[in-house]
Amino acid sequence: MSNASSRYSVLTAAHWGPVLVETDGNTVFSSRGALPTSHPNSLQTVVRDQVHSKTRVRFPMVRKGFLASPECPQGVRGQDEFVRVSWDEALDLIHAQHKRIRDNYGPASIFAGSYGWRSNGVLHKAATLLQRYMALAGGYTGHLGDYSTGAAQAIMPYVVGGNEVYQQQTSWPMILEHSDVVVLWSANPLNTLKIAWNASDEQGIAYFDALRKSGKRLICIDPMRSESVDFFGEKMEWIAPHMGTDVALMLGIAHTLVENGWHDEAFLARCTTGYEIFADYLLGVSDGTAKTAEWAAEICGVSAVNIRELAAIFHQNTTMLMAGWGMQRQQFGEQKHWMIVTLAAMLGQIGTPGGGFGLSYHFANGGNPTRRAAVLASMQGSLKGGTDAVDKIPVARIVEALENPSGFYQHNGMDRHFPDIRFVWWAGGANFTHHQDTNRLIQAWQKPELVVISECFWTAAAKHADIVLPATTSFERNDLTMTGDYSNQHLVPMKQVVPPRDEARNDFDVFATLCEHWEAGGYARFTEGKSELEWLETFYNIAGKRGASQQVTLPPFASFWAENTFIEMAEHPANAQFVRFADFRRDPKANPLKTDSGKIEIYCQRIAGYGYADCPGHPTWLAPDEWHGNAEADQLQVLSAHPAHRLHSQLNYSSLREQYAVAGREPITLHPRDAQARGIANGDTVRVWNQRGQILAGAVVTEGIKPGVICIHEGAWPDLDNTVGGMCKNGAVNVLTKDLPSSRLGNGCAGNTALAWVEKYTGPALTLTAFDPPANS
Ligand SMILES: Nc1nc2c(c(=O)[nH]1)N[C@H]1C(S)=C(S)[C@@H](COP(=O)(O)OP(=O)(O)OC[C@H]3O[C@@H](n4cnc5c(=O)[nH]c(N)nc54)[C@H](O)[C@@H]3O)O[C@H]1N2
Ligand SMILES: Nc1nc2c(c(=O)[nH]1)N[C@H]1C(S)=C(S)[C@@H](COP(=O)(O)OP(=O)(O)OC[C@H]3O[C@@H](n4cnc5c(=O)[nH]c(N)nc54)[C@H](O)[C@@H]3O)O[C@H]1N2
Ligand SMILES: [Mo]
Repeated sequence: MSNASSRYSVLTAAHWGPVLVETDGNTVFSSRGALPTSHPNSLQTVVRDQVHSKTRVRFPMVRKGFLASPECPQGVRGQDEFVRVSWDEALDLIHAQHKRIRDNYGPASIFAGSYGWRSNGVLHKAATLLQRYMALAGGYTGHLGDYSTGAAQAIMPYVVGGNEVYQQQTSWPMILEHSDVVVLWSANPLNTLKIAWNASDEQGIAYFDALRKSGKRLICIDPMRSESVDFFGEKMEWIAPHMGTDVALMLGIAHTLVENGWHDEAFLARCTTGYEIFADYLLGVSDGTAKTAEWAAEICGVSAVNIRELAAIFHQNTTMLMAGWGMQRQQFGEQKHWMIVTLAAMLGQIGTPGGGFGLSYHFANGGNPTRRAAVLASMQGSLKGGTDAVDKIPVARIVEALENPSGFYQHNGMDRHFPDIRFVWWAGGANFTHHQDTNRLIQAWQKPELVVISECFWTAAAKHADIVLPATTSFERNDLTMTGDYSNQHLVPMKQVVPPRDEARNDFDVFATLCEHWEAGGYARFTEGKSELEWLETFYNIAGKRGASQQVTLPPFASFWAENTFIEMAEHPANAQFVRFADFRRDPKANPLKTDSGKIEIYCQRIAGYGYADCPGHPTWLAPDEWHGNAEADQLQVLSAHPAHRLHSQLNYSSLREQYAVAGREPITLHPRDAQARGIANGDTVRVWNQRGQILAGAVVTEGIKPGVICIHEGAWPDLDNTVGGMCKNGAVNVLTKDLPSSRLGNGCAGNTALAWVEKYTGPALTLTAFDPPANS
């Protein structure tokens, strides 16, 4: 037992910001945010649960039917027992099967795309390290795009010349000074700013707080009254369209602008191309249907009066349209952000301080001004003399690839064929929670000859693997991180807090060891002869060089590392004045965008030339396969927003679950009208189902959601009960979602496109097993 006096705090950082972890060097006692804040972040408080969870993978484990005959495995993934093996046995087994598959089927048969949010840190990047090993071994199939913005990041380069979703925004000081109206369009910053891809700099919510106190007009357009609407309280007007209908709503607003002569013809002529073709569609010249406010109201469920009012407000004021990404994680998702740019272009405010559109205010604290910074370098997946990805598939098309080897598909103007995947290795991602239509995934998952999962926890993917390798958490190793994906506000040491639990190893060490199996000297090739701390020193020294050009000087690595404190970078007054597209607006000829025309493309010849019915040449209202407009009797639209107290599936096992679970399950939010019609009361266990699967969830009945829509947050771990028709006992929403691409342009994740039925659950009591490790483990 440790007494309080032997306890001390170690500074480290997670996606959810810098944290101080209280430990005695073996046990974690508590943790808290390390930055001063008035908006505490729940995710920072559960390091103890992470490190000491009963659901940790403790030893290397192999599926029994696989171990019996690895070249011709028996049994069914996900239903078989696991057997404990030594690390040496596990790595020998992986090496032999990897070599056999590579020799027989070539590098494209090995999928190491391994998408996922892993843990932050510039060295221990699970998927990158996997890819580095595969590069040494001769190549692999990787992935294109991501689940987050698959649709928007594909279309934005055609429209404005960059992806916009991962780029710095007009700075917050400009917004606070110049905007009159701020619109949160499909954005819930109060939840989503709790994390960043690096570590959060934690400034975004403070800026939204300043906005709350600013007296500006604030509007949120979202089928759900999100935490953000609650945060703004009476100061925020909430407008709830049907899910998936935002393009119609925006067209109605755009039509009203034209009706009143409010569209900015000078801006459209000077800074955009193709408006006339779009206008023919908007006004009904090309298809006989004028996209009036009344037309839009029918589709989106927001009244025509309201739509016209929005047009007037946007036109009369300096308006910033802050768009999130939930609405583009849908079938035809590309149209959403294309139409929002088009609307902003018609308003003529793009490139002004405080006006236009911004696609990343809700993510990684976009708009927090970029500092004068010494920015860390990080580990790369390529290595000298190695072979990088020999093929890449759109990340969210993995199940189709498994189902349809060598099958034809189209992607972003390219005609391609899927590889024949025989070996899948996932490290740092939770694909059984993140991918749509879990039951279809489970079927397809039986196809490869070998599935290896590197994990800290017994996720559903681990339970469906052949070989599971225990990984350290970021608290069991040394690393470094920046905060703020855009601001580079801090450089933070991530010092090891406790030794690795049980037999957990760093992914870095595992892949380095396997490289030695691959070739004599492979370990040294992978590591370049450097230890963990030597790599960190290298990345730090590169930061020092980068910083020098910005007049930033770092202390020597040794003294920095001994200090246990972060470095805050200096403010950059000019960056605090940054206005996105300002140069372009001032002189579009001298500062053209990186589009074909150099202007904002409202009609895009190149996209039109692809001839994709699911992504035409200008923003278009297209009715999705599953939505309000074609719902069968009693069907509801399924919204799978991002959770407040998790990062996707990360921390679902933690004590934070007690704050949100209802009836021991993932909550489902539904409107009183929909609840009463089904005899459902607050707190009831309900069954939610459709043709793809069924889940149990706990009812939260509230006026804070559009009637006809239910919300089940993404990321609950699948926990399928084979005795009751594959019922998911934990409430994993992707059991219900449809696995279809946003379009042939982006092939993005469309997890927000699904209909389902809901009823009060009256079946047998089912015990949750999501977080139980398999027997013998
Ligand atoms: N229906 C629906 N589905 C969605 C979404 C949605 O909105 N709706 N959102 C999508 C989006 S935007 C995203 S980004 C994805 C997120 O999908 P993921 O990024 O796959 O989700 P995470 O839960 O963050 O999974 C990270 C995994 O890495 C593991 N891990 C952490 N650190 C390490 C490490 O050091 N080594 C190893 N080996 N493993 C580690 C964690 O235990 C965890 O299981 O989900 C997508 N899915
Ligand atoms: N706490 C926490 N923060 C996170 C994450 C997390 O899991 N937890 N995930 C991180 C990641 S990887 C990403 S990609 C981002 C995701 O950021 P987003 O994609 O912006 O987050 P979502 O919650 O999916 O969607 C934002 C809002 O869009 C609304 N919405 C959904 N469909 C529609 C629609 O058809 N129309 C309109 N108008 N609104 C709609 C939802 O109700 C939700 O309130 O968040 C990041 N931040
Ligand atoms: Mo994401």
